Amino acid sequence: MTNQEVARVLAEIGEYIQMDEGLSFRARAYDKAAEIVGGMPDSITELFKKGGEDAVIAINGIGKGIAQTIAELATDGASTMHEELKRAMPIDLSALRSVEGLGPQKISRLYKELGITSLATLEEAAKAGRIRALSGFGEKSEQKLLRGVGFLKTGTGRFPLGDVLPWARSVEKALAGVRGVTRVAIAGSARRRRETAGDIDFLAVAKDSAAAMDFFVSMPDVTEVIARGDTKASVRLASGLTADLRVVPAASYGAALNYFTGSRDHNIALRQIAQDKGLKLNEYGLFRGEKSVAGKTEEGVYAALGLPYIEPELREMGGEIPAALENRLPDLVGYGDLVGDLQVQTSWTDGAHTIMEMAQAARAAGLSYIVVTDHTKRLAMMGGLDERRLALQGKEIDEANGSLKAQGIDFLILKGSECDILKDGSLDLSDEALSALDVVGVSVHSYFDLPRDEQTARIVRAIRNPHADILFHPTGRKINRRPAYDVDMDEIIAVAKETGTVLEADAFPDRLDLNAEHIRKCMGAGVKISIDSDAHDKAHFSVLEYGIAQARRGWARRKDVINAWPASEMLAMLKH
Ligand code: DGT
Ligand code: CA
Ligand code: CA
Ligand code: ZN
Repeated sequence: MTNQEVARVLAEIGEYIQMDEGLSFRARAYDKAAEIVGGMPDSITELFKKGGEDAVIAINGIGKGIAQTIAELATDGASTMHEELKRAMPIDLSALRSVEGLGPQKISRLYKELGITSLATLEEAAKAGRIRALSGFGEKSEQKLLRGVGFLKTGTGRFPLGDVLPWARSVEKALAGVRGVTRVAIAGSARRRRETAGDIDFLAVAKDSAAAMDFFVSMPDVTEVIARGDTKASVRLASGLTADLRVVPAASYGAALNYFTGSRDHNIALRQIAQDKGLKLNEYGLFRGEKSVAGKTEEGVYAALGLPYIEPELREMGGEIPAALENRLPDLVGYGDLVGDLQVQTSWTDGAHTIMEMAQAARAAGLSYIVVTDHTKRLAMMGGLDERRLALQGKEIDEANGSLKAQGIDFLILKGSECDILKDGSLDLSDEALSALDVVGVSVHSYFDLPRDEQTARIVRAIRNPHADILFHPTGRKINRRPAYDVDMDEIIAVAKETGTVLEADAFPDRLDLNAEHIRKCMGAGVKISIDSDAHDKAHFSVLEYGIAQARRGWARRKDVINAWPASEMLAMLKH
């Protein structure tokens, strides 16, 4: 089993426990273990096979009971506890969990009191008005559940990039090790780093394509071989994701990579440029008559068409072709360009690790500063900070900085907040508390359903607050889970420009909020962005990559991204 699969089982056990016990210590322990295993670089089942249960217990945050579950998963591929819980409550937990507003305890009550086991039975009960009759639900939440189901049903069947790219990379690596394979690449929308992928496309050059095909169709997670030819195979995985592999000749590699990277419309535009030059472009190469003029490399193809190289993230027909022809493609922010992270949660609220642990993890990820931005008091369930605890946290940050300095470590922890925007657009902390912070992020976590005018006015009021430096996850959407709230982003961007407010591109793969389109609008308006991990765990700094990808898709340059700047410059540009 992969770490992701083990993590999913642990998380589900945690959720079943939550149904009975609420957010008990035991439920939290499973949840936390799932996070830990999901974020581990090495295989947990291998670790168990090599070092036994002791090696698993030795991991910080995993106790004896959970280690036994992991041992069972590693040896049998299933856990008795998990199987028993599923038998006792035969529901489609993962589907119900994905409905906005449904947590384990509500799911448990819906099952026990109304026999709801699936999205279909949930929808039926809501439409029949049976849910509002339960105490604590009411008509409003019934309508909300119905909307949640509706959103999932219209769902695109697309997979968040963060769920599929790590897998694609592991396949890419394994394929590269197959006998006779000389080149491998991920192509398609995943290479363009779209926020979701419909399927994953691999490309390879191989002396012996049969070996590559054999490998591909017999990967462990393949549940169905949809097609298998000499140079093309297509498989379905347990998750429902499909993947294609094409083996091409070395002389065509660049042309094929270009073709299978897409987008389709970008390809069509390139083909037109070729035609205008009396050339022919296809997946085999660029030809004048029968003679190949390019095709071995992508760079060669673009050059032969008289174009500078166009980065995959730009190949969406968003004006990249005219910009390339006129040599005004943006000098995009690079994957190694971030030096800070402006949204980081700690164990002061709902984060898993201490301030110092997060600082060390950020440093290991190549950053030189973070802003600690725990939630504020309105989010009482998460232990949101009030003015008093925020001041205490400030002391801990001072001490942590002192200790880093004493060790000669050049890393800075800044004081911040993810301050809640209240219903009327006022902020959840006093001006005095806010003015003591280095960076104030503000964000919406409630009243997602306000009418457009009201929602827009609320956020405008918040970012007009002279203390508010950054608007975090500005639209509130969660990919495949809930839509953005109804808000006039053009107005928000205009006010951000006027007030010098930064808009965040939250990099967490289920958020990616701002999306690429909004980022592009910010670029057009001259509004700066920050690309933040929204980390709740040491392992989460790796998600910055997804935010950078979206920023590149939104044509952002290094100078547009304030946490690509040294801390002193970043702080100097903020409002206060
Ligand atoms: P997806 O899978 O929906 O996330 O999006 P893509 O872009 O990965 O699309 P996919 O997997 O259907 O095809 C991969 C690439 O192959 C696509 O971006 C462009 C190229 N391609 C596929 N079919 C056609 C076609 O009919 N015409 C052209 N020009 N290109 C195509
Ligand atoms: Ca694809
Ligand atoms: Ca495909
Ligand atoms: Zn938030």
